[in-house]
Amino acid sequence: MPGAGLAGPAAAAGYAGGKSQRLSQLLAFRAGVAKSSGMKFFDVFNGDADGICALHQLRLARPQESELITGVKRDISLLKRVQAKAGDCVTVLDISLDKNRDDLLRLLADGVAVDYFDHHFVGEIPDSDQLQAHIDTDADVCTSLLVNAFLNGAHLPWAVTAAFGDNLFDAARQAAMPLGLNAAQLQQLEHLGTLINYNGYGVTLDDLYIAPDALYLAIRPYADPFAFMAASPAYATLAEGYAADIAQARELRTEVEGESIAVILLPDAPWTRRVSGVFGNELARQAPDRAHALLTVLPDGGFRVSVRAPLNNKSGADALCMGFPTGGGRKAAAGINALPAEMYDAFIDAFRSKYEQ
Ligand SMILES: [Mn+2]
Repeated sequence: MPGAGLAGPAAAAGYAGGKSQRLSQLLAFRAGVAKSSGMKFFDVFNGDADGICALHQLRLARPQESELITGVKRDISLLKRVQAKAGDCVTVLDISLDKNRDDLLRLLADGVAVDYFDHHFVGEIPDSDQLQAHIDTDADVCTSLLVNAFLNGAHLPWAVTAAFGDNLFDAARQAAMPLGLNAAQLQQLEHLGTLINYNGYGVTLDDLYIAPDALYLAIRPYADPFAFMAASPAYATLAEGYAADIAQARELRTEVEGESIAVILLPDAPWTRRVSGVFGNELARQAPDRAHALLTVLPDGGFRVSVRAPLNNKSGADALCMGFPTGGGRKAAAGINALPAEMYDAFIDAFRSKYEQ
């Protein structure tokens, strides 16, 4: 019984009878107030599974028309695109506060209310009555799990989907316990999370099958992820594209392979730009004690580098990559946007010395 008990947003949100009616009256009232006062809402979210599923949970529970601001997964400078005025509301999901600090401070100074949910590096959280920050940088937490906690589990299947998408497989299975899903259903949510996450990679929107805002709009009508998978053409598009891309990736030759490290070179093409992140996650799960580096060969001979720390030792990827120009990231997953060709050997040496015992 896929999705049993998840029919309709109101039912899934756990509101019953008169309570549900009061809630919708309240929401209609608030929307009316918003309209008459010219108050605007902005939803700013990472274009990956975690960002999309976080927004979806929130808007299932609290429907609200809004301006959507998102991009490819790597495009995290999103707050700079928000032009809001005093009294407007901005919700920010799954992009580093630290990387958006200047624009957050600009919005707060302009009298904008900001709700912020995230698990990336944060630094100091600004002290403001207008900022509601729900931030936890624990390595086993993702933004959708934070939103799930905020909503008391109202749309848990989407949080589980997102945790799989962020490659937090243990956390996803743990969070899924109350749903009582069987192995096949859990596997379906894992695939859905992987597909939505896959769709967010790519260097520009042109690389993607579906622009992230369009994918969110395709998902929005479905309170139940199993119904989305059964009915949505968007799901079929992603499933086909992913199957073709990952099959090609699995044919790639491993350049350097050892007990504790592996290095894979990829050609620079739309399919590698789409699939390399999810392929890296797959390699990490298959060899949880090994660190992986995926190097895409750029037209100038340099490399775009993606590093996954071993799943059993989620550390050091950020420090390794930050040792090179244009490097950055998290402890578990980091990258270098443009490693100069002549630094290839230096990178391999640094990668070895970081992870080889
Ligand atoms: Mn995330």
